[in-house]
Amino acid sequence: CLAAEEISNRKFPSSFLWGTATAAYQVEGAWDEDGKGESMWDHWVHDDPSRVDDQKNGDVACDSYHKWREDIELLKELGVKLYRFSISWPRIHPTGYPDSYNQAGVDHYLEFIKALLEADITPLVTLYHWDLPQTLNEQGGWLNDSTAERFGEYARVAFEKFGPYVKLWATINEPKTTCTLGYGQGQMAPGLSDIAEGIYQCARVQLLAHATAYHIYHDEFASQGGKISLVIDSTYNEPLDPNSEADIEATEWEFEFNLGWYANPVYVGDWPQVMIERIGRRSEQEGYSKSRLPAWSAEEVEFVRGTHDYFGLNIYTALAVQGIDEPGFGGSASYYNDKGTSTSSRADWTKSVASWLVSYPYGMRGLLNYVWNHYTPGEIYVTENGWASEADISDQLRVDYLQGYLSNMLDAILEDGVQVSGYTTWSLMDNFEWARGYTQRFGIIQVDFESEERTRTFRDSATWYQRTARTYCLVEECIE
Ligand code: GBH
Repeated sequence: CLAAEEISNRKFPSSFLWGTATAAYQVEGAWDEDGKGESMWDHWVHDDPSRVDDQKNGDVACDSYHKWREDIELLKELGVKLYRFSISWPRIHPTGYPDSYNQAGVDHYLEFIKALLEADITPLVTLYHWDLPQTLNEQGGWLNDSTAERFGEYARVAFEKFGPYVKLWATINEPKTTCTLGYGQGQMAPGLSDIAEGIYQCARVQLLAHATAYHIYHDEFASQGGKISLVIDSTYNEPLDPNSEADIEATEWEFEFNLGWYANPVYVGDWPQVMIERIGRRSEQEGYSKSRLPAWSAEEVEFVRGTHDYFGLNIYTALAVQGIDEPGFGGSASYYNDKGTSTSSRADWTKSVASWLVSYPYGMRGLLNYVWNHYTPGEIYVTENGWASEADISDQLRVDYLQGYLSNMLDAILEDGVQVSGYTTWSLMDNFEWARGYTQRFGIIQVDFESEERTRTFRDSATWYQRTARTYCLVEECIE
């Protein structure tokens, strides 16, 4: 637990944008209203409720599709200037194809976006936060190259309709999570377990989709003058034993196989060299005629390279990384064996109720510097960062987490010269936490999912965040 004395009274730059984040399927509900099509998450949770810990789903969630005016009031009360939310693709193209265009879905978001602007809140709009139209899923989803074209068609409609009001876009949220958990390990929709090949094909198609939308925006909507990028999540990694050569090398592999997997094609060009080498070598030993990592053509490398106007970074947690001995370079054909690392938590990193999420505040500074130095993005938005707790108004651990991570962000900004323009904490309010259902709470605002009204209540962390967004400072002493 960080004592307040350790956090200084330095201030964030006055241009810094304080915000919060959500995603359509996690908050909206109204899963089949006003012409919306079925998404692969609707399908996945309805088909077999046991896929979610509490057997619940996002049919109603926070009911934000109806309660959006109340959500905007909360944002105003928090005093934030930035709201990251996502558009549900099947509300715009219910079948995933443009001929299924749904005006009611467009009208809903238009009304919402205009109300945000009226409240002086900048929208940061994610086009895809995991709710693929089910029709496209049935045609192979993110394993099918044509999904990239469908995504482009949907993005074009979004730019056309919302672009006059929206100047900050994110194409795809965390492609790694979708590919790893949805196509590699079967824990998220669509539930495929193709850890050897599908996981890499998924990455390829999502990167093509991202680049397609980026080019459409800059070729056809340049006059709108906005920015568009990909949102990538990463852990902060450090060697388990800082004196071990093997652990130091493995730490770099851990970065490249997670963050670099998506950032390298976009910011540098092509897959990270270590992925090309390791997966190529292993595939050959396994008897594949070509690498399980699909090669890009020279044309594709150029198509994807440079498709960024900022870096969208989600950071939650940290890993201590160990090099694994690879006698004979063996093991089954799998992303995890390709990566060849072993990861764990240090004992002194505070644990949350989510098994994967620990607090290591320095990780924020470390990761911001890593991204800044490796990819020279010019500008970073931290598009997600947050803490998992029980349903409780008193959430001191979340306050400690936010304070520690933001203090390290301030170090990166003021001492290391990293340009961080804005921050949208995850999350504005408790919501449907995917396979964890409603068992883990990420909101600074609590939601009562038992009540018809889905009553929203400020947690201690919301009150803390409200003061921080007002004073641009992490300690109470800053208040004049
Ligand atoms: C974010 O991902 C998502 O963008 C957001 O929708 C979500 O609500 C939020 O996290 C909180 O979870 O279950 O052990 O297999 C953050 C990165 C990557 C963290 C996948 C959880 C699953 C670990 N996530 N990871 S495990």
